[in-house]
Formats: sequence, C-alpha cells, structure tokens
Amino acid sequence: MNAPAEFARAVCPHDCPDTCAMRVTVENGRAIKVTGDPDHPPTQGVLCTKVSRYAERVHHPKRLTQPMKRVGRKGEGRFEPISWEEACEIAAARLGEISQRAPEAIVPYSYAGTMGLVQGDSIAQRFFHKLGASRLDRTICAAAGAAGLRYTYGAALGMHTEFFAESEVILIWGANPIASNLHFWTRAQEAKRQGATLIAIDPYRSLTAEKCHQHIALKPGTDGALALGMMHVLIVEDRLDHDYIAAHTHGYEALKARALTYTPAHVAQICGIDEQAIVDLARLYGSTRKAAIRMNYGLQRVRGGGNAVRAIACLPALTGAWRERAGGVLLSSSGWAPTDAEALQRPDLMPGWPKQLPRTINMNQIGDALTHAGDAAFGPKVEAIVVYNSNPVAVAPDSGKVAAGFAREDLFTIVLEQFQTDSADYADLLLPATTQLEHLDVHKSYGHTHVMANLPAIAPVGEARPNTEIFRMIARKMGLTEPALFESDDEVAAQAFRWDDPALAGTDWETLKSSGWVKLKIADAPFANGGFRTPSGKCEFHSNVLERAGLDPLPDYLPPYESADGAPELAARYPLAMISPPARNFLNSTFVNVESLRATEGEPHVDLNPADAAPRGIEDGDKVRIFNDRGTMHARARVSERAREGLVVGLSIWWKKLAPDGRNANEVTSQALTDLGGSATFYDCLVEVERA
Ligand SMILES: Nc1nc2c(c(=O)[nH]1)N[C@H]1C(S)=C(S)[C@@H](COP(=O)(O)OP(=O)(O)OC[C@H]3O[C@@H](n4cnc5c(=O)[nH]c(N)nc54)[C@H](O)[C@@H]3O)O[C@H]1N2
Ligand SMILES: Nc1nc2c(c(=O)[nH]1)N[C@H]1C(S)=C(S)[C@@H](COP(=O)(O)OP(=O)(O)OC[C@H]3O[C@@H](n4cnc5c(=O)[nH]c(N)nc54)[C@H](O)[C@@H]3O)O[C@H]1N2
Ligand code: SF4
Ligand SMILES: [Mo]
Repeated sequence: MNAPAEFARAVCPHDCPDTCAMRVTVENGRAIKVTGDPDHPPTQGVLCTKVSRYAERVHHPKRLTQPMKRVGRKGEGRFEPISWEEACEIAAARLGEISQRAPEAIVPYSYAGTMGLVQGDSIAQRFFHKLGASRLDRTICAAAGAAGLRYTYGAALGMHTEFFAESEVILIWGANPIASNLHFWTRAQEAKRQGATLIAIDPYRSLTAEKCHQHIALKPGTDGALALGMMHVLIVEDRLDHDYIAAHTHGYEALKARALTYTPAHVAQICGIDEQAIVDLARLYGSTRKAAIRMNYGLQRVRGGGNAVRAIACLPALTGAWRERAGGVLLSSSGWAPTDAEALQRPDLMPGWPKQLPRTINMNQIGDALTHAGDAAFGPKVEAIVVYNSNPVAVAPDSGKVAAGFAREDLFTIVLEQFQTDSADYADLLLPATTQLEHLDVHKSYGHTHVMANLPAIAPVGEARPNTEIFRMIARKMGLTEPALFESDDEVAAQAFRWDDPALAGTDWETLKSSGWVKLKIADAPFANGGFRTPSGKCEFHSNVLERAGLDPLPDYLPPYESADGAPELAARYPLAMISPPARNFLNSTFVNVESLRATEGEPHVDLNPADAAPRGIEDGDKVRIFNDRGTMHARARVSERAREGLVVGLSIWWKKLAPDGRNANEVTSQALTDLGGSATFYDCLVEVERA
C-alpha cells in the first residue's frame, strides 16, 4: 500500500539568481514531484522548466550510485564499482603521500554546481586548508562584476528585485532574464503593464531583447564606453542630482573630466551604434528617478568587464535614482547576507596562516596549470586534482588545454559527481554525490534578499553521499584529527551566518529550519541616504583603493583583447566576435544530459548575421566550422538578424560527448583574465566561420 504523500521543503540549488523555494512530493521514499512554493515571495509558486523536472534528474537511470575506479584510459569513461572503503583508501593513500611531500601539488576545483553553503565550500575547504593544498581563485563567473561593485559600493549590493515592478524605466543590460532570471522578468512584465519602458542592451537579440520596447545592439565588450557616453550627456545636459552627488559620492569632478572625453560621437564609433541612440538613452534614463538597471554577468566576461560594471554602477548615484526603491542597480544582492565565510571555511587551518599561505591558482587558467611542468615561479607541478560541484572539461576556457591536462597519466583525479560528465570521464576515482533532495543545506541568494534552509526530503539514492560526508570519510581514513573536519552538516549550517547581524536579528538556524526562509532586514531604498560600504561610506566614483594598487582610480573603457581596436592583426585573421551565453534549457552544463531538455535545444547552433553569412557562402541550416588558433567546433548555422553584424552566438554549455563532434564552445575561448577580479573572458573571443 502506498504511504501517504507528504511535502518536504527544499531550495533550488542551482547557480541562478532566483534561488527558488521548492515543495517536494515524496512517495515510498521517491521524489515524484517538485513545485515552486506559492508562499515564498520571490518564487511565487513558479519554477523554471528545467527544475520543475528536478525529480526526473534525481531518479535519472544514469545517476551515479556507487563509488568507481577507472579501468580504461583517461577520458574514456570506463569504470568498475568499488566499495566506499576501498575508494577512501585509494584517495587517502595518494592525497596523504602528496601532502607529506608537496601539499601545493594538490588542487581543489569547484564552483557552483550547488549554491548551498554547506555542500558548496565548508568541509571541503577546511579539508584542503588543513592539507596545505593550493588555493583556488573561484573566478569563472562573477569576479569582475563583484570587483566593480566592491570598488564602487563597497560590496555586492543592489536593489530588491521586487521593486522593479514599480520602475518607470528598466535597462536590461547584459542580461537575458527570460532564460536566466525568470522571476525578475515577471517583475519587469508587471512594470511594463504599468507603462514602464524596457530597453535591452545586448549585442544579441536574445529571447528577452525581442520582448523589450527597444534593443540597443552594441558590439560585445563596449559597455564601459556606452555608460561613459551616457554620463557625458547627463553632465552636459545637467540631468544630475547635485545634492545626492555632494552628500553621497566621492570623486565627481574627476569622473566628470573622464566622462567629458566620451562624446556620443566617439562612443557611437566604439560601440557600433547610432549616436542618437546614446543621447536618447541618457535622456530617458535621466528623465525619472524610478530608473532601474538590471545588469547581469553577460557584460563582464570581457577584458574591461570590471570597469564596465563600475561605470554603470555610477549612473544611479549621478541621477539620484538611489533615492527611490524602484531606482538603482541590481547585479548581485549576495553581499546583503551576513555570511560567515571564516567559520564555514576556516582559512586559519592553512599552514602559514595568516602570512605565508599556499599558492593560488585561478580556475580560469586550469588548462595552463595542469599542463605546467612546475618551476620556481609556478611552484610544484600539479599531481592531484579533486573536482566537485563543477564540470571543468566542459565549462573552463581553452578546453583543448584543459582536456590535455586532465588526460595526463601521472595526474591523480578524484571527481565527486551526480552524473558521468565530461570531467568524470577523466577521473581515477569517481565518487557518487547526493542531490539537493538528499542532503541538508543553507542558502543565500544573489538575486533576492532571503536566506533559506534546505532539508533532506529523501534518503540518498544508492550509495551516494553528500560532499561533506565524502570529505569527512577521506579525512578519517587519512588519520586527520582536526575536529572542524568532522562537524555534522547541521553543525556547519548553524555557522553559516552571523545571526546577530541586524539584517538577521531574531533569526537563528533552528528558526530558519522551521520557517524555511527569512527575508533579510534591509531598507527598501538601501542607499537613499548613502550608507555605502566603501572606505569613505560614499559611492566611490574615484577609488583610493584602486589608486593605491597602482590602477586607474576612475572607471574607463578598455577595448576587448580580441577586437579590431585591441588586436588589429588578430582581427584581420579572425574577424568575427563570438559569445556563448547560456541556453534556456540548460543550466551551464547541468541538465544537458536530461533527454527532454536536450531535445528542446536540439543540437549545437550558431547564430550568424546575413551580412556575415553571405560572403562566406553560408546558408541557414548549413553545418559550419568555427575556429581560431586555440581550437575548432562544429555547429549548425542559423542565419538571421538576431546576431548583430560581426557577431557569432553559440548558446551553451553543451556536454562535449553529447555534441555530434565531441566539442563545445570552449574549444575557442581564452584563458585571458578581466581587468579587475581575475574573471574569465568567455565573450572576448575572435573566430572565423566557414562551411563544414
Ligand atoms: N537557463 C539558464 N539560466 C541560467 C544559466 C544557464 O546556463 N541557463 N546560468 C546561470 C549562471 S551561472 C549565470 S552566471 C547567469 C548568466 O546569465 P546572465 O547574467 O544573464 O549572463 P549571460 O547569459 O552570460 O549573458 C546575458 C546576455 O548578455 C549578452 N552579452 C554578451 N556579451 C555582452 C556584452 O559585451 N555586452 C552586453 N551588454 N551584453 C552582452 C548575451 O548575449 C546575453 O543575452 O545565469 C544563470 N541562469
Ligand atoms: N563558453 C562558455 N563557458 C562558460 C560560460 C559561458 O557563458 N560560456 N559560463 C561560465 C559560468 S557563468 C559559470 S558559473 C561556469 C559554470 O560551471 P560549473 O560550476 O562547472 O557548472 P555546471 O556545468 O553546471 O557543473 C556543475 C556540476 O556540479 C554537479 N553538482 C551539482 N550539485 C552537486 C553536489 O551537491 N555535489 C557534487 N559533487 N556535484 C554537484 C552537477 O552535476 C554538474 O555536473 O561555466 C562557465 N563557462
Ligand atoms: S534554476 Fe533558477 S528559476 Fe529555475 S528553479 Fe532554480 S532558482 Fe528557480
Ligand atoms: Mo555563472
């Protein structure tokens, strides 16, 4: 007889700004349905298509359910099951031996497969810190934008997503919310119904751009120039809030001098758009204080990404839009939550703390790191890599090098995964990890201002174990005795936040577990009266911190590395700019292996403008080869005006082994880093395209 159905509360774990609250229906120990929680204000009862099928993913026939060791060649993906006992012995023996001799030869590799603070980086970080392993700079996504916000506002802070519904002008800038921030799009639609004007700023006519009133299709990587051009108009036409500037900003005169060099005519040339469009945009933006900018990460994956975010972040402080709760900027709200990273990750466990810490490897340059022989400057050759919450062989740039590194026979690779991804194929040990419905976690969000608790709804599938438990088991086998390595998930979660912070006053882990979520206490218009978290307490147009570091203290435009302005010789050989933003039915490379979602995306495509297709003899539907000096991929061409002239768009991120040619867009992307933050430059990439 069936056990009675029950609901369990969960949180969507994916790397998405919406961090939805979920209800899980469980029958006979199986999750049979996952729905959006109608009571959670940001979720409003709705999940995206991908995650409404989460139960399909959890109980997918190809879930990894047993520890395995490699029997085939690296990358071949042939394994045989072993016991947890044997798996932990192998891991402990290799990591133990290396850590005695050259601990920095061990490298962790993780990102945001789960955004949970417990299964993300708690016990795992403590473990690597204790070993003295290399540190990893987790910069693959948002680091340039985060740095831009930090130098301007003092932290990753922004508007409440709810109040966009009341805005009169919304700039959707480097963002494609219909695909990647659905619950913001609902608010923007509400505003639109009340008469707001929506403008998309994006080189590509995305699903979102086509639904806005206006679409400004600038060249990729030129957003900093556009923001400075808008400032030029705001200043020259005196559409400024002088009181706000005087009271709550620092460095206006210097910023003014900089902006005056960016005439609309000059900016039009840089961005490849009409001069009048820049003037009109600035006038519209300056015409109301209820002007809101939904910036997103798409615009900062280029050389000048940090400066571009900084320039845009200055705009609402110039016009006084921050006085209104429906005005300002949202790129990330993650800095509002009083996370206690020191308690979670225990950097003090590192040998040499706090002065002489192990080396840091930037995760965007893992291709170079894994193929480096080791020397005095780099330090020891990498001998072991432990991958969790990430799929680097598919998602990291310059993939040819990444795969070559993972293919090294002398590299010891452990992968903790739910599925046999491209990266898992290279593992020596492949360890089955639980999903969100099987483990405990605690979450903040980078798109809204709630903190949330996730409690296990079902028992682990097969022999899968939470990341935390896997690291505890290996640590125990290694004979480590540090108590912090052996705390339970519940004990770790209780340390995730500084509960005495005013934003959380009255909440603790026990109350959060029973309520499911809590809205942080933050003013509706958080910077109406200043209160930025910079050293001066003001919005810093001019940053003394940057100046002291020998960097430009003011925001500026930096041409992309790979552009006619940045590298004319390269642009002559590879004239097309390629971007590879997320596909709607995938979440990075997660869900590519869910058949129903992959079927909706079809096969790898590239969008090309007719003006670029015609001279190359490419017609809609042709198979094409996309290439540069780093590599090659194949896709089917879609010829339309969606991509502006000179642009190629390959929606991503495909699992290589599920693409017909066994490759994806990262064959051509580069390991170069952004101006600020050391972020990836996925959208700063020149290619040529030809018929295959
Ligand atoms: N469905 C779905 N949702 C996702 C993801 C996913 O893979 N699929 N990924 C998640 C993750 S990890 C992230 S970081 C976010 C990413 O989502 P967003 O932060 O929205 O960023 P992107 O999708 O990278 O890019 C957004 C838009 O920016 C445009 N763009 C590219 N280059 C430039 C430029 O130089 N200037 C301007 N103005 N626009 C540019 C792209 O064409 C794209 O339409 O989404 C999250 N949500
Ligand atoms: N060309 C190109 N490349 C890109 C991007 C792009 O726009 N274009 N976007 C970049 C961006 S913004 C990002 S954020 C990165 C994302 O890169 P990643 O963070 O690597 O994201 P995913 O590809 O989703 O891989 C996450 C993996 O974690 C696993 N996972 C989920 N939960 C758990 C868990 O609890 N335990 C364990 N052990 N594993 C788990 C999932 O099964 C999945 O395989 O990709 C970047 N790469
Ligand atoms: S991926 Fe984003 S929109 Fe979809 S359920 Fe998760 S948090 Fe919500
Ligand atoms: Mo991301």
